Amino acid sequence: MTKKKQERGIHELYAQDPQQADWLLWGRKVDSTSRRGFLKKTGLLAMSAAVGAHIPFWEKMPGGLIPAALAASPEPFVIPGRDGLIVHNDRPINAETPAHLLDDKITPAHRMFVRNNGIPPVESSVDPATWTLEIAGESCVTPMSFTIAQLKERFEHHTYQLQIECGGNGRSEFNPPAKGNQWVVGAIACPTFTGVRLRDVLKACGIKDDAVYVGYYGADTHLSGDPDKVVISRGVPMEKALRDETLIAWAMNGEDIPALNGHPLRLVAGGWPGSTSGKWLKKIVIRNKEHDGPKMTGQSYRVPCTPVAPGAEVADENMCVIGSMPVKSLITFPESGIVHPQNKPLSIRGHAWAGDLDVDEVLVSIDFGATWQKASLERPANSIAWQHWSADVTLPSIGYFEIWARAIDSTGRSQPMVMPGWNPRGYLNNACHRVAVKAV
Ligand SMILES: Nc1nc2c(c(=O)[nH]1)N[C@H]1C(S)=C(S)[C@@H](COP(=O)(O)O)O[C@H]1N2
Ligand SMILES: [Mo]
Repeated sequence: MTKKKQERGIHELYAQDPQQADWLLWGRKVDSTSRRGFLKKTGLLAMSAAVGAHIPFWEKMPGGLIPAALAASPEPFVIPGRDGLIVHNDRPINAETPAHLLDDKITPAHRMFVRNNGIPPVESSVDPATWTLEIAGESCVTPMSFTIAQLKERFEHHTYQLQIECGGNGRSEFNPPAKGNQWVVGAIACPTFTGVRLRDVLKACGIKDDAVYVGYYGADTHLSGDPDKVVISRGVPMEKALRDETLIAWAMNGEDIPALNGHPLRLVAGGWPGSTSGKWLKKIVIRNKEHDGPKMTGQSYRVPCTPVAPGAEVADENMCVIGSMPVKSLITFPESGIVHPQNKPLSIRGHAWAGDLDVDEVLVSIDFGATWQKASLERPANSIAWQHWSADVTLPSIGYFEIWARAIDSTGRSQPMVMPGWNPRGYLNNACHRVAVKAV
């Protein structure tokens, strides 16, 4: 690899044209039917030098794929109260958690990603004692307002462990690239939330027969500074709103919700795009049509209703709103890049989740997906919590290996091994997570 190519950045090079990048860097040609990359001896030597070891399963390696050893995340940048998160943006703040720091079964607050579309309310202006939540909308029988104390007193409390994943998690891999935060894999978390059921509160206000959707409003302010502009106002269909696990929450992991994650009150619609879980929650509207607040319409949090070619432009009317998130998994141990002895079992583990569904099976591979081994998989703590998996793998020789994990949901749908269908905004990338391991 020449210096010049390195300066361009491997992601940039692959983003422009993966086949060209393969050819430039390794002289690798891709077989269009098998998708396997064919490496000549010199190319194999170049790639081995770059990843720091011979690649025993090189013949199984797909083309157009950046080796996991080189696809490593940018340097973490520290923000107060967050430990080792990768910051994509500081106004608004957007930060994700590297996979190996998501190893906890229940995500602690300091490992929870942050996705802000606007400016959060100033901490000193947030007083949980006077905070009110308004329930209104054309399909609400009796609009009402509640303080947090009234919510706590009037309705039954529930605690669930719930996954929140940004719809754009994994966007950095899309090709051609999609605009927006270049999330790698860590815009996902699964803490516990305590609050009251949205259903109980809506029922207390009365839900008209024509109700089809709810929408939320929060207390954050628009980046433009215009106090009348709404940052984001999304929602979910009635069916999701009325589920047991859909909460109006005041606590996360038994403590106040952190300021950046929505203190003092947030909606949690786990398993759906994170953008449906409104933070700094001030108002919920019951709608007689699909909610049409900012970032609900047009191309926001929507994917083409039918698959399109990479790079295609899609008219708004052919874009469909995202519901339950697709099946996905993470390898949280080991961290990508570790060194491990050959022929000695390596215990690996992680989490798997599938939106509103359960995960039925997790498989792992050490030969670029040519063969798979079944991992052991735990049941979720409750519906919409992620599930923990573990497996022992043995690396049969010295060299460079990648561990891949692939989850399959309760309807039999599997994660794709590499990229799923391209879409203009780069949502729903649920490709297999890969980590690099060098056997010595
Ligand atoms: N009021 C408000 N709610 C919001 C957002 C926001 O910018 N403002 N961002 C949404 C998006 S896009 C995501 S992915 C989640 C992220 O939740 P977190 O920051 O607690 O991780 O919050 C959602 N709720
Ligand atoms: Mo998001």
